[in-house]
Amino acid sequence: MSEIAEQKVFSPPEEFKKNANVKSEEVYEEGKDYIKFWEKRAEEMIEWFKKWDKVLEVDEPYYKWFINGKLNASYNCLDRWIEKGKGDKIAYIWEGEDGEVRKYTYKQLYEEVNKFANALKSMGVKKGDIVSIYLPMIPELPIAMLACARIGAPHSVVFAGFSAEAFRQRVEDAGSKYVITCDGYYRRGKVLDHKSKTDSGIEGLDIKKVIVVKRAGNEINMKEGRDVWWHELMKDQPAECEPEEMDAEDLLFLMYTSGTTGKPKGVMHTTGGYMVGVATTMKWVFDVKEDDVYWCTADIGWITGHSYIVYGPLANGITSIIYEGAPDYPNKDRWWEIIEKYKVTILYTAPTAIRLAMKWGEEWIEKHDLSSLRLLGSVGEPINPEAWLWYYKVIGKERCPIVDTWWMTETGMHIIAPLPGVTKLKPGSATFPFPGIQAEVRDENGVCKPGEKGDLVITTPWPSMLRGLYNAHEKYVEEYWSKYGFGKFFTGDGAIIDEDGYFWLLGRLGDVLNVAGHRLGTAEVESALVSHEAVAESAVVGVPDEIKGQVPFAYVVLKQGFEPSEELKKELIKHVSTVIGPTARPADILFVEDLPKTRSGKIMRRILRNIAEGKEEVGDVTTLRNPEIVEDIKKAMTERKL
Ligand code: 7RM
Repeated sequence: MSEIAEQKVFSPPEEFKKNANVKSEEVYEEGKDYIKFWEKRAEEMIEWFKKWDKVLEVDEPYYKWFINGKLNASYNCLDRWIEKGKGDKIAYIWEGEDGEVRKYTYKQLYEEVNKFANALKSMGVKKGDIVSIYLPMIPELPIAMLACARIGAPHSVVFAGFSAEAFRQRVEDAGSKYVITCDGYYRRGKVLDHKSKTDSGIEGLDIKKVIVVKRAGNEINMKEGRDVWWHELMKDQPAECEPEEMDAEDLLFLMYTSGTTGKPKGVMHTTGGYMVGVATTMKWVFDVKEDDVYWCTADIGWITGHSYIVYGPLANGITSIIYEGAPDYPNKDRWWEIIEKYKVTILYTAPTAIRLAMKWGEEWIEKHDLSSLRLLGSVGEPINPEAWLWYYKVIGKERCPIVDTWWMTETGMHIIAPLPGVTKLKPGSATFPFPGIQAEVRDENGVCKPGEKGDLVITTPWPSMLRGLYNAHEKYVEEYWSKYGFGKFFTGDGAIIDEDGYFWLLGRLGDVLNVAGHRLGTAEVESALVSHEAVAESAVVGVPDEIKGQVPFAYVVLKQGFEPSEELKKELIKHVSTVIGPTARPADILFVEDLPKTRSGKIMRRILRNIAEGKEEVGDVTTLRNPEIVEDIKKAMTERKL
């Protein structure tokens, strides 16, 4: 490793460059006129029923793209490939955890989507109704999403690993009357009962229909008059359903994400701009070609899966893998086995998975022929240079460029990412803003100098940007446009631009954690903790973790009448897992008498973060109302470690 570690810059291999979709830096020049640039992409990448009158309309802080353009996302993902004679090409290869394999050609996927679109209509779903989808990684998930898109019913997919309570919050906020779920699914060989979780999530809500996919065959309850089996509903549906003509600005989906408050925010993405943005970045950043076999290991329940398992790959007519299960089931080489078996050419995964594979050891990788790979991708959190170099060498065999893609739920598509046939890579840097996008690193005093740390701000609108937060206008303004004003999108991430103009992302600045690539608000974990009868108050901070990047660490103040104990600690950890989901489990809890607070009552998390990380210097305590508590907490922390 040493000789490549010393190498600072990695140029695209000649062979790669020669065949790349984008070969020249000129695209950055072209991107400077971003309106023209995106208009060109909209013409190239998407088929419209009717062309737009105007590319961009600004009503700050709201932006509309491709005004009066008409299209349908499912048409762009399916029909157009069939019309071009590609109906027999494989769209998805799905591998179940148990080894079951299902393959869908574009034609077959089209038929399933059309049938399910008709099924939704038969249940009474209309254009504009928001459908909540609570499904694991099974083919019915993209089918349901595309069927919703086909009839103009926005989807709101909730990650299946989320708890009943988290699901309820999201269904309620979206006002969904229709839910799509399943009986159960497999995780490390065990069947998880998903239907009971769904039922308790929607208890008491006004839900008209629940459509249930039979996946695991476990015993479940079907509520008379409300619950319907997917397979029964699909039986007699015609395999043709006219795609709804959608306006470019019609809502395509909601995606709930963590912000600075306990309540998740419904990020809104509309049809035209989103499709243009994801289709373009898919083609340019992943360099996809006709014969590629592409595999993104994310869950479709997150934005990465929406953009780069469903809409991006299908809008490019390529073949993708979907894998249902855990990377270490039945053995720690399951992923490498899948890559060898299907001759995967492009792998898109997260640093947390790379670090885990590093820990498991190279013997699992050496067993397999990974020579089909030609490009590697990374997303979800900063990739540390050691992990980058390991990924480059051990997985990519020094042949494959790595595209480290920085973006977020709100951006819909890659924002800072290399063009693999053009960009010289530096391990650990996501490199440059995508053509047609401008970004800067700044603070209250203005733009930072090279090497100075500041906030990452996006300074031009882009087509797949969020169109607001569902029913939360003020929150939208406050979260993204208040720190630096309209026109300067505040991402919440810290960054540095180096002397050569490379962007180095430093992760979330504030109150949002990133646990194994999953965004989690500290406030969400705190509100879960205080929902337990023993807890008076709590403060949650992120602490570094070798594998997951960050994990929550909780300080808890107990109510009168409750005593700290190992048992209570375990109970509280379990409680968080039940309320939010396993990713939110605190790695540890420290019981304290009080929390350090400012005079206005704000908890000083910076101090708590430093204490949790074991730092001697915890920072300025002079603004605290109760500075004495800091020493007490430090002491409790040291005693705990002994
Ligand atoms: C795509 C996604 C967004 C947050 C974002 C960052 C972090 C994502 C990278 C990254 C450094 C990357 N959406 N993040 N990608 N940090 N380098 N390549 O993850 O909404 O779930 O999370 O993830 O902090 O703000 S997300």
